[in-house]
Amino acid sequence: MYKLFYAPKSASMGVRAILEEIGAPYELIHTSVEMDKPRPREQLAINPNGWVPVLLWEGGAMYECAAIAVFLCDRHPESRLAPNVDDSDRALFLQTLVYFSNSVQNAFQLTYYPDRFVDTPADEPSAQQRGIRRLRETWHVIDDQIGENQWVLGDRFSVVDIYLFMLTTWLRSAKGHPSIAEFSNVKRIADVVLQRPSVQLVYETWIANPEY
Ligand SMILES: N[C@@H](CCC(=O)N[C@@H](CS)C(=O)NCC(=O)O)C(=O)O
Repeated sequence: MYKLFYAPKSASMGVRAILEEIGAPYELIHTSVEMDKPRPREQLAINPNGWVPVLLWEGGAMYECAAIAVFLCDRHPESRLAPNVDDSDRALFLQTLVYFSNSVQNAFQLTYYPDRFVDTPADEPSAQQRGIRRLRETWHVIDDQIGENQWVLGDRFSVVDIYLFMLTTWLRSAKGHPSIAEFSNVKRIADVVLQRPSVQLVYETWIANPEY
């Protein structure tokens, strides 16, 4: 039984979708990503940064969404959500997940949390503007990487496609983000991932109102 510290709109939704894909039993522990809301002590003990996702299982706990994705795939190889260590697609699998985590997510952070990147509130709009441009740059890199492939890794569905979908749900016109329509290869994959039962379940609220 897994336990997942969970908050709507956050990266914990992607981990939940992966757990659904695997069919592993899990329990959600509701927490918040709002700055003015306290985090449970158990969450902070594992992740002092105070962010989600945080995953617990019998014998361990961890944070960092991309690392959790790799960990779950390796722990449940029967789910066939990732290439094995000796598979030729393994490098692209790892590369793309880490790029999502440290480049695309970083660009989102500039727009969602500009205060973490500048010293004075007056500089926050500049950080946000740079974040918006960086979002466009990083999504174009992914869009070009995908090209005409059916999935991010080519002709095999993987957890990277779920991760990609999760990141696309963070694009908000109200924040000045580029539209997913600018990245037609990304959109093609996200549209198909959206139809998966795991995603329909976890993203029900977002599907009803993508700008919620
Ligand atoms: N690098 C981390 C980033 C996680 C992250 O930024 N989580 C956001 C929600 S998507 C969060 O918890 N924000 C609240 C906060 O930073 O206090 C990961 O990929 O797991």
